[in-house]
Amino acid sequence: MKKALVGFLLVLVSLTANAAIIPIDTSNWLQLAGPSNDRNTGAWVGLKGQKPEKKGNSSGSLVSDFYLHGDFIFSGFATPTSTEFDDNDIIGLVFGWQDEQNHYRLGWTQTQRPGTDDDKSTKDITGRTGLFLIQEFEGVSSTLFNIADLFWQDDFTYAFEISRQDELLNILFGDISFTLDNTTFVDGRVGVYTESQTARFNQLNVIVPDTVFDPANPVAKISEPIGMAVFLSGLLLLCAAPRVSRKS
Ligand SMILES: [Ca+2]
Ligand SMILES: [Ca+2]
Ligand SMILES: [Ca+2]
Repeated sequence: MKKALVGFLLVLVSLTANAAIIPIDTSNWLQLAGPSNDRNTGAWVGLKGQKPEKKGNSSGSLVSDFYLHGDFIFSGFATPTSTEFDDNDIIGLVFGWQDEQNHYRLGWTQTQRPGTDDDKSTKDITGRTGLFLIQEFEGVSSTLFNIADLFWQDDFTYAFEISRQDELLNILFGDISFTLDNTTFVDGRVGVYTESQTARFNQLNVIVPDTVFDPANPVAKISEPIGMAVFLSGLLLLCAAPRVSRKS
């Protein structure tokens, strides 16, 4: 796993040799239906503080107001549980997002009592539970990756990082990292989602090489690379951050 992480970070260094950080303001992000259950329930709160949160049995996506073209790194932290509400359903990330019918979604469930039939978690429309990466293309779901018996735990915060480098997608969520070849959606928006679940997302960050996208003019290229200094501070933060840490 360590070797994989080092390789992963080297990929990121080459990806972001001339990196620019896209300014994030989640209060401008789009509040849409959940990518699998097509439900939009409960309100997103904490958007102005850049800590989007859903409470109770909430479903919905929160998708960036900017549209990425090509390589990117999307990172942050996800906390599935709240102290007020114990549940076991879906939290996740979306990327390559065109709309609810065309995107990638990386979802994760908890099963509270593994091996029993009661209190099963909500499933993705594919029937997947555990950790799953689904490609939705013209409304047809296909599973790109699944660990069916890996569940998130209560009172944990998980780091995530999703990146594209040419045809390669690199995914890191908690202790799991994997890479796959897929170019169905090279461009698109990024975001977060829940289905019948509380969740809080924190320190959302998007880095692109060479260009930064102005949210006011998403297709424009701005020739103002922020450079390695900013990127390296982000990389050090990534190295220093515990990959699975207990909520304080
Ligand atoms: Ca729980
Ligand atoms: Ca439940
Ligand atoms: Ca629920």
